[in-house]
Amino acid sequence: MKPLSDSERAELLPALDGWSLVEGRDAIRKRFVFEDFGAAFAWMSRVALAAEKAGHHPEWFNVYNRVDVVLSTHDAGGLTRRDVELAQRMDLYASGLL
Ligand code: HBI
Repeated sequence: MKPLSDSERAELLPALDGWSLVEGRDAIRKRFVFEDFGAAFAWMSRVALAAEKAGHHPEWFNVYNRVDVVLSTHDAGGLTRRDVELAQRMDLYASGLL
């Protein structure tokens, strides 16, 4: 699968809520903060099931109610639509809208 084109980046990345580019790597990152560990882990569990179903997995680090996430597509060596889709789903789960 191919990395996002410049026009796709210009269109898709600004539309993501609170995600930013990782320095020195073609990846995006975001810090999620939840009420407590249980809420963070519940969210991680939902994301994990969706990631497994999509065959596309986050790089994440959890401490108590905080989850730091980095998304990139290893097979493509950079950002693809799969990263955008997973980011959008993570945000929907965290917002309670899904
Ligand atoms: N997750 N982020 C990410 N990037 C990948 O390239 C990837 C993945 N999950 C599974 C997966 N690739 C499989 O297709 C194998 O390449 C491991």
